Amino acid sequence: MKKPKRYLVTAALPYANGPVHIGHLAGCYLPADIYVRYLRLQGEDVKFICGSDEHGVPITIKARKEGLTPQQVVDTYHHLMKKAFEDFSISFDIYSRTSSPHHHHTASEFFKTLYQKGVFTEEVTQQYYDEQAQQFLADRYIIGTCPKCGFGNAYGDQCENCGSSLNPTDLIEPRSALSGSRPVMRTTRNWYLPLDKLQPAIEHYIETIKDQLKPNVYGQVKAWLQQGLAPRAMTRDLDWGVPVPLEQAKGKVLYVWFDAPIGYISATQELLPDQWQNYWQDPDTALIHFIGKDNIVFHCIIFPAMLMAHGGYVLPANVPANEFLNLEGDKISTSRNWAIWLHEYLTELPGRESELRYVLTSIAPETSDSEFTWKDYQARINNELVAIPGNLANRVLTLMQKYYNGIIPQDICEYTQADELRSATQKAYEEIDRNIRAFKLRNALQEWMDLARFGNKYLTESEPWKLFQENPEKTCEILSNSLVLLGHLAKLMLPFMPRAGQQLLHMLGKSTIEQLHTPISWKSGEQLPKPSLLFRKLEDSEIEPQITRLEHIRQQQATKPTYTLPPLKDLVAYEDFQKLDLRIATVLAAQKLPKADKLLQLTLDTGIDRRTVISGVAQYYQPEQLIGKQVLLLANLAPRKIRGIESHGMILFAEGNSGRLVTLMPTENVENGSPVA
Ligand code: B3M
Ligand code: ZN
Repeated sequence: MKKPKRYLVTAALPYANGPVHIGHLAGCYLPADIYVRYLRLQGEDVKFICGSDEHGVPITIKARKEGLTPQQVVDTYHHLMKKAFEDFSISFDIYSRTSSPHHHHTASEFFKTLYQKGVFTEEVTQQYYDEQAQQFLADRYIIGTCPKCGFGNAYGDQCENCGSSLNPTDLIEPRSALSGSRPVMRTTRNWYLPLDKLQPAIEHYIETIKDQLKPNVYGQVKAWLQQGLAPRAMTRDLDWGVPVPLEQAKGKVLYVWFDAPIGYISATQELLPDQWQNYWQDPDTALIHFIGKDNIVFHCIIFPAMLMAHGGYVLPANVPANEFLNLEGDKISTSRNWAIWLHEYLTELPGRESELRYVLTSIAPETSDSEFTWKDYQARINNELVAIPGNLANRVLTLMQKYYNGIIPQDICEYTQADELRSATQKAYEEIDRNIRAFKLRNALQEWMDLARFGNKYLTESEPWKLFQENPEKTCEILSNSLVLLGHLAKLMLPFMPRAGQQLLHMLGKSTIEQLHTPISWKSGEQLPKPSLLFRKLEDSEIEPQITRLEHIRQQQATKPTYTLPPLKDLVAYEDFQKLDLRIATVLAAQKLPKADKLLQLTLDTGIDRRTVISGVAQYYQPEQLIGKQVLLLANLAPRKIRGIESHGMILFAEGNSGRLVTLMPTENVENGSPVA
């Protein structure tokens, strides 16, 4: 790839319907930030764009559930997310939002251009319509029974019980989530992007960037193309979003995946009203989208197709998508609260922003899904950050205090460094550069850590503390070399851990640096500040509450039913309930019924009488397990003959997953015949 004149880097616009968690950070925002910070430190022209994605059906559903307007929902999360990104030093040049009038205008104009160029095809289709609510229903707004597993509350696009993806028309007994009424079919007209016709152009484009793409990204794109692209509706029958700018499209909005990527453009315009074209329309720009793997098709196929159809725009030069980060053995899930939320992390582990950035980069899901655990987090902080760079800085700066009261004894600059140190440093710069430019941030961070390891080894092997008496010059040389190395470590850690890097610079008596090649030097007589700790050891007691919180959630989930529960029955009047005579009775005898593998014949003491009850629990209880136990009896069920034996009443059981029966007994013995009410 020819070296571009400038870079425009975007990070996926997060949906403003929930807070951000560590999976978002590791998958998208952190790698993008490291990349951008590195380019800036190399003096490159780079802009970093992001903002909240504030349209789409999930936001309207959330609003409905909480009794708020969609605007209120996105206002809340927009501010929460913006703050979380700031707290973790994600250095966007702009963090905008798609509900802004400017974005609406830009997206609307973009649509109009495509419309006027005749790009769209119009299609009339049948869609579910809620007559009571008087609106068409998005797939998520249609609920019904899953044809695959029988789950009663499957959505029109997916069954959350069995995971099947569905069409609304697949649902048995569909009902509207808005009014509960049965939706009817109505015709509606929408505007489609003919991806089938655009496929050859997209294939050609993918060919030109395929060698740059990560294998996981190219693999997905190839699969989509092989399947053959289908036209996709760019307008939707919904009342939340950018209104479709056509007379004949009243009440419709742009598809959220049409307007959201245009959000990158509108945010750039907002940031650079006079220069945005340089970044979007000059072929010397490298446009790079950082995203998670679920967004690949939109950034590699649909958005480029939109840009091509519009004309005049550069196409993405790369889309470094990551896989997913799991948490303690399970997929991160917002709805199950199985996540570490950024806004909570810092209140619970204050001051540990750099540590999280370090750990998440070390385990980033660059090539496959990866896993965060609190124990591993602790080990990486204590055995890596504290033990290696932290220890090196502490040793060198303490020795400087001890021998020189922290006053630099002679002029020191990067060029005075010994050869062996200089070549290790040089190698680190080269490898870090190569890896970051190839989006291999884990490797780049590893190279940085290796340089710190090298520094520790150098100090340990050269033992300046043994030499100070006989050979003060040598001691001075070793410590000077070590200071220079610390300076390099500080500069090179700035993209990964900007705050800790800045802190190390301060500990070395330096303020901020603009660029990596700005040399760090010390004049004889300069005073170093009193040393402080670069990284603090993480105690068990600091992570225990986190581990406990997750265990708690896991326990709660375990007792939640994961199978289909029968729907609630119709209401009964209290008088009807009172007709049931429920009593506690004790099982006196129990035996299997011949030739009936499900039935037990039980003799009960009801306090009032002794009676026989036939019960269908033989699969779940041996007769002897029940003898002597108290049970719950429906005592006034009319007698029925079962296998020739008259059964007087019915013992009640809880019915667990797949029909498993479990006895209900009082937690303490009570008198036989005690009523249950
Ligand atoms: N909001 C999806 C997501 O957050 C979507 C990204 C838009 S990028 C233009 O995963
Ligand atoms: Zn299902």
